[in-house]
Amino acid sequence: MKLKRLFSALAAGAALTALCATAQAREYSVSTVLSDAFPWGQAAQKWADLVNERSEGRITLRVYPNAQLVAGDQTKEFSAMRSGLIDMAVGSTINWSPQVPELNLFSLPFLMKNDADLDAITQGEAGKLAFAAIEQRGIVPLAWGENGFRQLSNSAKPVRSPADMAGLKIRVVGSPLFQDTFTALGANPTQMSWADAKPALTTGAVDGQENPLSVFDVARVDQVGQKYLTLWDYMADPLVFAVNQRVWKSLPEEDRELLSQAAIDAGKWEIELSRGAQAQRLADVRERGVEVIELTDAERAAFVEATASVQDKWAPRIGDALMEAARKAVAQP
Ligand code: X2X
Repeated sequence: MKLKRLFSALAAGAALTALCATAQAREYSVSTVLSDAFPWGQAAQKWADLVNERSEGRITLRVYPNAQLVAGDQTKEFSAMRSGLIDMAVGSTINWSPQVPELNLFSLPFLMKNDADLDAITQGEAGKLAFAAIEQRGIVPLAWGENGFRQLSNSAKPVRSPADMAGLKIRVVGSPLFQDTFTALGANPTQMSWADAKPALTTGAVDGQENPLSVFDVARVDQVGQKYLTLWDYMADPLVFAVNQRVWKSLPEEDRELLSQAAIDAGKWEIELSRGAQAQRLADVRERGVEVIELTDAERAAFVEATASVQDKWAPRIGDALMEAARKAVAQP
């Protein structure tokens, strides 16, 4: 009898402990398009690890890769986060640009030449304006990460000029600006999600695609017949660490600070990691038999000229203040 009472007291105690633990511990979903095989997924996982460590297990961020929380449709990620279906995300400016038109800034062909230009934008006035635009749409942006400068691959031939692109079917992301860029270049762009891209490359439904070197390398895009890779650095998509506004408002100030600082640290860590791996990736890709095409200044200039109309068309949708801040940033010596 005595023993039975002891047992039920213990059971009640255990239940109480569990209840306290659940009342305190919180878990949030974090959406990404790419898994932790890629720098992008590693950025999100780093954020989760730092938050877990610094909150001593009180806050768990669970990363859901492959845009699985939006059934693979990466262009719905921002809306899903805004509606609360997703708590947080580490997302590409490309995928969020249908809802935040200002983010098309980063997709403007040949606006940024290199990492220094990209950093001058994200770390300066333009970056602040881009974050303000995200905030206006009901999402709290915390930090920048990086998918990277995007390069062009195809299965047909070395591409060195817009003329080489005539008629090539190129898979592009589901953002209308890309349709304009690749049409201006004389190619035949086809919008589809990343989930559909590899099958389309495999069957030859499309001839080419564009993605950062890290994605080309990790996803082994060369193994689906993409033999030619043109390094043209035509645009870069930064990643944004962000939180649904209601979730943000529900957090005590110290947890907001913790989440925000962890995102900043994870972003910096990932940008360094990603840039630091570029040279080795390029060597690996060449080793696997990919023909890498590097452009002369004159060759690059021909692409810039062919796509100038895209900047003219999209600048008004991006907005004068942001365009001006970005142009100033890239004009710095
Ligand atoms: O779909 C793509 O090309 C990817 C993975 O780079 C993005 O999500 C923007």
